[in-house]
Order: sequence, then C-alpha cells, then structure tokens
Amino acid sequence: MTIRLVVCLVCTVAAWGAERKATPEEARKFIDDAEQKLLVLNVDSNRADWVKSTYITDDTEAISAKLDERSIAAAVEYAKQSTRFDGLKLDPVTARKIKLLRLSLTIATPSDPRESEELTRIAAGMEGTYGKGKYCPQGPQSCQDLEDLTKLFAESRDPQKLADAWTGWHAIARPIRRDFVRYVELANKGARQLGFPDNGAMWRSKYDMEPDAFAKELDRLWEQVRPLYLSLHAYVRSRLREKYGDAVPAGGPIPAHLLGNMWAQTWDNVYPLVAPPDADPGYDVTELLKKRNTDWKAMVKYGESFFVSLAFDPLPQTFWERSLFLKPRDREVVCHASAWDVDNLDDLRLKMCIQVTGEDFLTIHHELGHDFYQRAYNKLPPLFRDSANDGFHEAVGDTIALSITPEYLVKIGLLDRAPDPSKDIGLLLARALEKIAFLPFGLVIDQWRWKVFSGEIPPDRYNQTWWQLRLKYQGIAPPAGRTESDFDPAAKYHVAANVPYMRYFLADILQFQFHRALAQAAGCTGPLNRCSIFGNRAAGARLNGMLEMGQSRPWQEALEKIAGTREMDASAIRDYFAPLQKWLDEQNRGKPVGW
Ligand code: X8Z
Ligand code: ZN
Repeated sequence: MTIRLVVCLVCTVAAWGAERKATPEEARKFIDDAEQKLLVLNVDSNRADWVKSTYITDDTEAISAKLDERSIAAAVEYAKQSTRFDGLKLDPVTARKIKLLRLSLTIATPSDPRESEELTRIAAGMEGTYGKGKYCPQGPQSCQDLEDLTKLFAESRDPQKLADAWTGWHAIARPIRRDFVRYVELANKGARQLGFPDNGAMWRSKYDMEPDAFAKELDRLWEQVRPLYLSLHAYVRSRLREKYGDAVPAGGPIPAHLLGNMWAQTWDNVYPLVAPPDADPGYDVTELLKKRNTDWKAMVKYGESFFVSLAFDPLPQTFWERSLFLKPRDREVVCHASAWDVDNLDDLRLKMCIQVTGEDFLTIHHELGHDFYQRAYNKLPPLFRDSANDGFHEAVGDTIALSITPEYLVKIGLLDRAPDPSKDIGLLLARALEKIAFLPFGLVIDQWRWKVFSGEIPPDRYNQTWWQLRLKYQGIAPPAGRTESDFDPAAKYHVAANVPYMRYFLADILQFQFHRALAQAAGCTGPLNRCSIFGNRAAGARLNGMLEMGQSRPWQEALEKIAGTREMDASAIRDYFAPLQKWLDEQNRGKPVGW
C-alpha cells in the first residue's frame, strides 16, 4: 500500500514537471518533501530491522526485507525523478540535498518489482545466515557460536584447535555463495539504473570527490603507512616463529589462525606472545575489568561517562530500556555490534553481545561514538543526518578510545598505578597490534568487493582472488587448503550483510588526526599515546563542532573544523607510532621483512 502511494506521489510530481521547465523553487519543494517522506519510511524499516536483528526468524526476516524494499525503492524513485532538476541553478542546500539523495543508498533495488523483492530478500537472508552461523564439530550439542570462537581465538595457543575453529567457522559462509552471486547481479543492475557503472562505483562516489580520485587517495594513504605495517608484520612473525616454530615461515606469510582473531584483522590478543621483555606495562584491561567485577552495564556506563565528561548529554533513558546488551539464550540474534538511532532523533540504541573483555570495552566506546554522533546531528534536515563521510562515523568512538590511557584507567579506578614512560614501547606495541595490523585488512575487503562488482573478479574466482589480495596486502595465508567451494569473504559480517568496509580504513587514519587535534585543544603536550581528553570541555566543544555539522557540508570542511586541515593524512598515526617504528626496525635488524 505505502509503496504504491509513494511511487504515485513521485509520478504525479514527475508528470506535472514534464509539462514545462522545472524551477529552482520546485526543486526545493521536491527535495524537502522527499526527505520527509523517506524519513518516515526509513524509521519503519529501522524498526523492522531492529526486531529482525534481535530475533532472527523467517518471519522477521521477511517483514524487514519488505520494509527495506519499500524504503529503498522510494529513495531510488526520488533519485531518478531528481534528474529533472539537472542543469538548474539551485541554492547550495538544495543542490547538496539532491546530490546526497542520489548517493544515499548502499544498495539500489532494480526497477522490476520481482527483482527488487528478490534483492532485499537475499540481503536479509545472507545476514541472517551469518547471524545464525555456528561451528558444530561433533553434532548439535557441540556447537560453538562466534562469541565462543572469539574467546578461543583470544586465549588458545593450540595451533590445531585454532585451525579447526578457523575452518569450522569459515564453513558457515559456503551456503552464502549462491545468493551472493545473485546479489552482485541485482545490486549492479540497481546501481546502473541510477547511472553508476556498478555497485562498487556507487560506493566510491560518496566522498565529495571523483571516485577515481578517491581510489588514488587510498593508495596514497596506504603507501604512507605501509612501512609501519611491514615492520610490525616482520617483528610479529619472528616472535610467533619462536612460539610455533616452522609453522610460521621465516620470510613468508603468517598463518591467519595464529594472530588472535578469526579474520586476523586485529592482533592485540597475541600481545603476550610478542611483548617487549623490558617494556611491558604490566596490565591487561580484561583482567582489570574482571578483578573489579565490572559487568556489562558498568562497561557501558564508563563509555557514556566519557562523553558526558566532554559536555555531551547523558544517553536517554530509552537507551537503557531498548538496547540489547547481552546475547539471549532463547533466540537467534545478530551479535555483530552496532549502534542505532531508530527514529533518527533520540531513540538511540546499542545492539551487542557484551563480554567482559578489553576488546569489548573498546567496542562499546566505538559504538557509543556512533550514538553520540547521531544525536549531535539530529536537528539538521533529514538528508544531512549522517556523518561527514562514513569514515568519520567509524572514527568518533575510536578517537575517544584512544584516550583510554593508563592515566585515565587510574582516574576511573580500574588501575592502581600508571606505568612509567619506560613502558611506552609496550603500550605502543599493544596499540599497534590493534591499529596498524588493521590497516591492510581495512583496505582489502573492498579492494576485493569493488573488483567483484566491476566484474573483474568473476564468481568462479571469488575465493582464490580473496586470498591473493589477503596475501598481497596483509601477508597472511589460510591455515588450510581452500577451493572455490569455500566462500571465505562471507565469513566476515560486512560481506554477508552488505556493509561497505573502506570506512574502517579511513577511520583508522582519521581517528589519529582527530586525537592529535583534540589532544592539542586539551593542551596535552606529552607523547600522543599518553594524552587523554577525558573531562576536557575545550576538546569536547571542538569534537561537537564537527559532529553537529552532520553531512551538511563536504567532509573536507568537517575535517577542517576539527583538525584544521582539509586532507586525510597519515602523519598523525605515524607520529603516534614513531618511537615504536624505530624500536621495531632495531628488532628486525638482520631479519627478513616482507613476504
Ligand atoms: O563492525 C565494526 C563495528 C560496528 S560498525 C563493531 N567494526 C569493524 C569490524 O568489526 O570488522 C569496528 C572495527 C572494524
Ligand atoms: Zn562502527
């Protein structure tokens, strides 16, 4: 019913417009009307998505797919209609809104209603399959979900167990392959009907610059940080070789199951295996949390209090009532953490299966960054209610988490005494295992997906090209033989769930730019890894100034607002880790670097 209503409204406007030349005033009315209508549809689809993600059944999946379809189809229709204002001299706000409308989708449904229905159904189904994924080595009683496996990867040093868990989890993605092939076809079709060469090109168009220029920017940034990654990789490889022997080649790729994480995307869990003997800071956040009996609620409260200390309002009461904080025992949910603003105003929520670990402590800060950003821009017109670019959204909470310094932990009573500066190499190494290790992973997923969408990687080479790229960028190798009956990319949430990934690479760079600028605003003159902006109103105001711009202006302006520069730039992350780079290069002397 609603879908017909929307489409008819658009048609009426179109028919009316076709008769004579459109005017700038009509353009303004058109876009203001479109954003209000789309807002309503978007909220309906958010609600259904929430229910589906916190209670996966065939029915919730179908309902959610239907409402997604309705809201996407309407946006596509409006985007197409908006072309009749092309060439008109519009006021800057209207012009930007129309531009954003055309770029707002991560998936565009094709105009054929059957294909549109099929695409949203497949997309919901792939995410559901991932969410329900389990490894059951010895029948249904033995099943391990991703939370169990995450814990195993964090703690186990048994290569056989790790390899089995790795292979077992990656098997959940095999059934996704067929759907994924169709999803690529249909998403491309939808993107082409909107005038993009393919779905990947649509994703690359969202950055206030030419898509090709954006791709070049990424190469530039990667070249800036690659030396640091190579040094870290070489050092970690040599230390893991001490532990695991020839299973880790002296000069080749690191086996992907030995890095403490299912996807080898962050390596901080192997810190104890690679810690500098004379510079270990001597604490572990997981242990600190456990020692003080910190529960999930206290962990979330710590995150909230940090933002409140910067003069942000506390989270609304409904956040505590409506969020999902723990994995329910009686139903399937999508545990992959996410932050929601269901009504695009103040219905902020967290969806997460919190475990009391240092890793989840960081993730909570990450997610709250999304929520506080969402609220900061909620007074803007609906089409401006998003981050400057998607990397900004991912960077905010991480920026705050960079302020979780030893001194901060002392301040909030989790740690008794901060380690002295002689332990900085240990602190930096632990952070590098999180942030530097992540960089090539952040790049590789969409390097692969972009080629898939463009057709350069055909379905019969999906898995082999995945591993070629993982080798090229990350220098890692799978622990077991792979064939084209595997579909390892979809063993990662964002591939199964149609979430673009380059945002996390950008965020990894941007958060250090933000941190450096905010630390400066807070008057911190010490080394960046010891600067915390906790409690600093000046830093809070600077951050908020950027957040409340939403995406009303190109991201370059938002960056200028917070960091005084219009360029994404890796100098901040390099500065931060400069002492570590020097130390790593000393450790690596005479050892092979690269693979
Ligand atoms: O997906 C996430 C967040 C939700 S936006 C938990 N992250 C990426 C991942 O888990 O792969 C955060 C860092 C990278
Ligand atoms: Zn995020």
